[in-house]
Amino acid sequence: MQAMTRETEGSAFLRACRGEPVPYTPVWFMRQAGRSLPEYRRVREGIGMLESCRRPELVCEITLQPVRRHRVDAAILFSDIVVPVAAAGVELDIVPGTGPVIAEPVRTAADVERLRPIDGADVSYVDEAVRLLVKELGPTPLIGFAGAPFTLASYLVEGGPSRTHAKTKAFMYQAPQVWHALCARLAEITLAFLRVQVAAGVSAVQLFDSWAGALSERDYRRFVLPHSSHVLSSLADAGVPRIHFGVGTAPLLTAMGEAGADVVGVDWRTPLDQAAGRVGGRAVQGNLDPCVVFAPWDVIEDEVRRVLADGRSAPGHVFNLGHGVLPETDAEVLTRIVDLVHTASAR
Ligand code: 1CP
Repeated sequence: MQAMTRETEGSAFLRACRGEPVPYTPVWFMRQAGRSLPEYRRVREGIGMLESCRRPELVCEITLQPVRRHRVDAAILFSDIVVPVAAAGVELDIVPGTGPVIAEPVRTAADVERLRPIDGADVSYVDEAVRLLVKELGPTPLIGFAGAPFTLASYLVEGGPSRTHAKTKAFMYQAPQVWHALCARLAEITLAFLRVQVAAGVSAVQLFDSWAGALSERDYRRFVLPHSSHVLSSLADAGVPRIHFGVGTAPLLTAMGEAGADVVGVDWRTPLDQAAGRVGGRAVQGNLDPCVVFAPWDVIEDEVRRVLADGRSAPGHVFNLGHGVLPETDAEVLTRIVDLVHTASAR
């Protein structure tokens, strides 16, 4: 509700999320703040990832870096999907070069019982960072985010990153009731984390279900959709667009839209015109292959123009990569892509 009166309202990003006419296609990049930026590496020196997420002024600086450099149309809060889980008392670390590592993986009903809910006081540094950012960003919208129950559960059950998600799936099939109890708790943690961000002033939220593509549509609908749907539908009255994203989700796009998204994020494997047909009249976000940035400029240019053309099939298109910026990416190429998206899409 509060969002309706804010100066970000007329932004191309929010208009595209709502399927309204835009002067040009808005663009931002997943993982736009991070290791592709020398200024990021400089300010992070000697400070652990989780610790960085808990320092509001540092969060503010890191979030602003890609906005200053690339002139993207939206900022995304610098944080991580495991931040609220750590706030809920799970002992974990974000290990450089690996990702989240959980000290005692969640494998039993008793482990699930120990996952406690969070409230605003547990993540007060996030509230503070968002308030600082909203002031600094002016008309540029800030995207809040959280991990979806399946992707969070995968880290908790596996104990860290996994290629096959074998332990997670074994848990799901062996103890479906305990699985649902785990996802229900994670959904409440995620919802509380997103509500803190909305109350502090974010203009949109993205629910990352990065690893949902590991599931068949049937398993997604049985084991995951009800929980993601609880998170997204509970935010229906928040007055901000809800973006729902996963990787390798071609068979899941319809179901992910049904989970209650306003915008469905699409990876590079599915052309946006095909995706648009599957997401039930919703806006789409994506979907340049993150590796295309390593191609010669004329190839990049063709690919950007193709993504823009495919995106016109949807009622709204937010340009992005199909997944996060790779650390080896040349930041200058990203800036050129932003300029190209703006000029090539100008109406
Ligand atoms: O020291 C470092 O720089 C660590 C690298 C890093 C960074 C910069 C991690 C560890 N997380 C982050 C920030 C982060 N994480 C953001 C920042 C905002 C931005 O986009 O600019 C966001 C949105 C996330 C969300 C996140 N964390 C996701 C969902 C997005 C995605 O990429 O799919 C996931 C899956 C994670 C887990 C995670 N955290 C970090 C890593 C390396 C990983 C992935 C590990 C794996 O492969 O499973």
